[in-house]
This record gives sequence, structure tokens and C-alpha cells, in this order.
Amino acid sequence: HQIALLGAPIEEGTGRRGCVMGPAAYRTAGLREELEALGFDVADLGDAQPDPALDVPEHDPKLKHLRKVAGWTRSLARHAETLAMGPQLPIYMGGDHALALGTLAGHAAAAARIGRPLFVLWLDAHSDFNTFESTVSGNLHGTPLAFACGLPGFDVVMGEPLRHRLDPANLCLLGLRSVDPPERQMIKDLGVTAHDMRAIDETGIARLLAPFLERCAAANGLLHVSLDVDFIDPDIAPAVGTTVPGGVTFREAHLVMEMLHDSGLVTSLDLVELNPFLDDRGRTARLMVDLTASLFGRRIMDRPTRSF
Ligand code: DIR
Ligand code: MN
Ligand code: MN
Ligand code: MN
Repeated sequence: HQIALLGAPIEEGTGRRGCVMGPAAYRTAGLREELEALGFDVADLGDAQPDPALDVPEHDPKLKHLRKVAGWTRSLARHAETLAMGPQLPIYMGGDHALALGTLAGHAAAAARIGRPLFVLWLDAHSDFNTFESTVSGNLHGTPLAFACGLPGFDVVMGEPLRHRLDPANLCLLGLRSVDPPERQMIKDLGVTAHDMRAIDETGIARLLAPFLERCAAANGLLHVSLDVDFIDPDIAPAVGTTVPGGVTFREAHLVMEMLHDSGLVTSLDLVELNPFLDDRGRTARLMVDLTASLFGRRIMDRPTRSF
């Protein structure tokens, strides 16, 4: 089995500098070595670069760094579409969550070419469903799901309407605790599966995740996982610009990764929002590497059967 690591040092999608150092922090924390220890053949492709996107206005009164984000989206969409055709499983080392405008567009395009549906698991405190109209902060890391689902107003990003969209029925949000009112409305209107922290408290994270994995398996789907650092509780994952208290625990996060491994469904992964400038002696970078290792098969004890 082969894995490709691609750095996406974008920080313009968030209100705070530092995510540009994310890919370097994953390399320093030993992401490649941990995956190799699990038996994978790992190729580090280095860092991607944004397209110039000179047709996009550089300054917009509302949308921060629109040209830069559009340039990253175009570049990463191309890389992702190519990587999705195999043979390596891509891990995108962010970079802020605006990188997912590109990875979602690329993996949706590839899924259409391959002829299988794309499923997306969004592990995040936030729902990232703002449109260019609804965003209050103007930080474009809050928009990738609205973009990927084809909501209106995003044509400037690609310079044309998005060609391949994500079906909102194939999307699952897990870990929510900060949702803007317009986002809540869009999630409702589109019928998106969205599990907030209360649902995790009441039901247990495994019982919420299992039906989504079953649906993906039954549909022979491709599964893209987008892991935002702020999914995890800030007490153990402080290196993120948008901490929200009350996140998932160490074991809940690992359990999600272990179930994803056992499912055998994951075909691509974003690691996003790590801001090493805010970290405490590398602990958040290391936790993200350990979670990735759990997703790729690191385990405490063997399980005799598929356990989702
Ligand atoms: C807020 C915060 N919904 C916004 N979003 C995110 O700015 O749109 N923070 N994604 O990480
Ligand atoms: Mn190699
Ligand atoms: Mn996010
Ligand atoms: Mn977030």
C-alpha cells in the first residue's frame, strides 16, 4: 500500500497567521516515519503551490485573500484529481481548512471519472457551510462545504461553475459546537447528516459514525476524511486559531480513526488547521500524527472482525 503526502501551506483562509508552518510540523513530528512503521510505502511529494489566479480580484471588501484562496483551490483540485486516480492514497498536510475547497473539488471530479460516489466525513467543531454571502468573518476556511455542495455565488473561485459537486446526502459532520445561523439553515435545507457534541454525549460517537460508514460501504463509495484540529478538545489540541471548548476526547478521536481503519473505506485525508505557532512543545502536531497512525492501522489489540 502506498501513501502520498502533499503539503498545502495555505494560511490565508483563516484570520490568523501560522498554518503555513503546518506541513513542516507534520514532517518534524514524524508523519512519514510513523506510516512507514505501519508498513506503507510513503512518498513525500513536497509542498504544492497556488496558481496565480490573476482573473480573481486581489482585494475584496468582504472576502479575505480571495485571489490566494482561489489560486490554492485551482492548484489543489488538479493535484487531488490526479492523485485520486491512484495508486497512492493522498494525505493533504495543511494549511488551513480553505485547502478543502480544492481537495473536495478534485476528489469529486475524480469520483465522477471513476464512476463511484464520493462520501465525505467532516470532523470539525465548525460546519464550514458559509457562502460568500453568509460569511460574517470573511475567513474563507469557513466556506469549503458550501462551495463543494454547489451553493450559489462561488463561480469566481474556479472562474466557472464547479463542474463536479458533492452530494449533500453523502456528507456527515461530526463534532459540531460552533454553527452560524445561516449555516444551520443550509444544513437543514440540504438534509445533511450533522452530529453535534450533544449527540456525541447522548449517543456515543461510535453509534453515530457506524451508520454513515455502512451507507458508504453499501454504495461502494470513495471516502474523503477532513480532520480539523479543532474537532479535538483544546485542552489536548491547543495549536489551532479557532479553539472551541467541549471538543471530543483523546479516546473519542482515536476511536473514530480506528473505526475508519477497520472500515477499509478511506481513500483520501485532509489534516487541517494545525497552527504550530500556537502549539505547546509539538503536542498537537504529535497528536494529529498519532490519530493518522490509528487511521492507518495502529492498534492496541487486534479485532477479529470488522467492528463498525
Ligand atoms: C465561522 C468560524 N463559522 C466563520 N469558522 C471556522 O468564520 O465562518 N472556524 N471554520 O474554524
Ligand atoms: Mn517510497
Ligand atoms: Mn474547519
Ligand atoms: Mn474548525
